[in-house]
Amino acid sequence: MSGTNVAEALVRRLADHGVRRFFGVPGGDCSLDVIDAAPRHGLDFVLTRTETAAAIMAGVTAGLTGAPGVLMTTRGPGIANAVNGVALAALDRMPVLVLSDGQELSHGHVSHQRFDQAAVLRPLVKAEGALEGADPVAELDALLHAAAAPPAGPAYLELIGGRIRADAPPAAPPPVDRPVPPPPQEAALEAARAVLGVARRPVIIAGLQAAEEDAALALRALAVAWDCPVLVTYMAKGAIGEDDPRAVGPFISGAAEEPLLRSADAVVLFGADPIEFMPQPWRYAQPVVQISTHGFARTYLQPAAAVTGDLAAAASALAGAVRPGGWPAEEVAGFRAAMRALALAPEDGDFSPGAIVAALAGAAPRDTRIAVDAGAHMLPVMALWPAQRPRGALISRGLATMGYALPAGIAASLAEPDRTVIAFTGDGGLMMCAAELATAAELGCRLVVVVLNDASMSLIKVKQRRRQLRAQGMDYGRTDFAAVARGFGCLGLSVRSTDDLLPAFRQAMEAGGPALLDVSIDPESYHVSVRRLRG
Ligand SMILES: Cc1ncc(C[n+]2csc(CCOP(=O)(O)OP(=O)(O)O)c2C)c(N)n1
Repeated sequence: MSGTNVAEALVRRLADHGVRRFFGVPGGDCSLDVIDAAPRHGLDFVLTRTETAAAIMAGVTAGLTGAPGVLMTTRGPGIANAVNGVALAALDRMPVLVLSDGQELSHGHVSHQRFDQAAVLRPLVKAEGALEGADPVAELDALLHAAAAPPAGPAYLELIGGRIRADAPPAAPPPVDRPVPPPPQEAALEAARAVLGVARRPVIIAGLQAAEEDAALALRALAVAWDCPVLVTYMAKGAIGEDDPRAVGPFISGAAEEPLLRSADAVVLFGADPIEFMPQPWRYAQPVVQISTHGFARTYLQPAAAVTGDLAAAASALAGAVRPGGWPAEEVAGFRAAMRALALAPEDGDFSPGAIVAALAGAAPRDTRIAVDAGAHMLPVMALWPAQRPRGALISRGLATMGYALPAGIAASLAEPDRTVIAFTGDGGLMMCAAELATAAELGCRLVVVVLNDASMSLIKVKQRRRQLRAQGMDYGRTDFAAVARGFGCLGLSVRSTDDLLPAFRQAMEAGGPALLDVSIDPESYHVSVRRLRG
């Protein structure tokens, strides 16, 4: 035996895998053993207000640090409350280890807080374990490996007191290999070359896999080699720097990018994942070359050629496949300007959501990272914020859950405390996670929360109107979020006009801790612009 117990050995192994903090809401059982061991191995425990927020923080931490994310919950209500966050890790491709208390083996008589937790999580997790084997640390390694293998996702480890308090057997050294995509097959590359060889005007749509540093570099090189326009999905924002004249704007499965794509003669999906595409069918007839690190469970579209494997290797093998020169620079600049104008909607005045986002983008430091919630506000933010680096804009697109931006912003601030983070959210989304303002205050996060407060679930209202249903049931009372923020220990400022905006933002930037701008906007702000962008 190793002289330490299993809980200690597991925490030490998490540290070996690069984990520096984990998130959750504990119960009185195994969570306490894990929390107790954590500081001895350099791990911080971050106590959140809800389990779903903790899961979001764990997932974002994984994306920003390269180490696995770790969520800790108690049994029963704890794990049940985390389900939306586990679904996020599954659909947004985040390697998150989900730890929860199980029921003691000797507790056959217990019904309290008892249900089949593994069965609840099974549709979402890539692997599960309960430390039944002889080597708990090897079991942890296997779960982390499964979570990280493309496509990344959550893995579930159920902890039982009798098992984690037992003596740990000696552990083998941590595995050094990380799951990596295979090299692309030559036959698939040949098929792609055949399609691209006759293309003069390809458009690249970069997706979430292009947010990896090496893939992003390869994307930039490919865009130069082909001298072609690039659209990015929301999760790939920043994979190509938005100062690059070839970066036209976001791909939103909507009307905004349609003129560009209709004038292309081939479309290359570079690391795009079907979870990023809206439900409506693919609307373009041009041949599609799909380049992805892995295959997908569902076929969203039928590509003319599909290359599976390492994106950087595929990009370099295909760099000479297109003869550049088909896209005059002024034409690409025209598409770029048109998309921006749609999102900015200048006719909506200088206090429209687009104008507010553009003003903040002009005032924020260049390397500011943003986190964005689900809702109508997401469209102008994602179209107008100039992200220069991969993961410069954090957003949930696979699950597209509300209540994401604030916890994501907190995790981003913890990962890089000196970098400015702005969390853009609607009032509905903030309602779902507002208590995490207290978490941000306690942690001293340098985070600015911008609530585009229209007292309404605007995105759903737009859809209601589009279906010619009566606009009803979508409005909230107007909440004073500045007062709410102050109640939680943050700086809270009300913004009611253009004149208030930048002074308040500057005050927020100087606050040294979390600040919230409650920006009151007209509930009708989005109706024209969302329809124009999405169609
Ligand atoms: C947890 C969750 N519940 C419901 C939805 C469906 N939904 C998407 S956007 C939206 C409205 C969001 O309202 P708000 O946060 O106020 O933002 P706005 O649309 O007004 O910008 C809803 C209800 C969702 N995506 N996630």
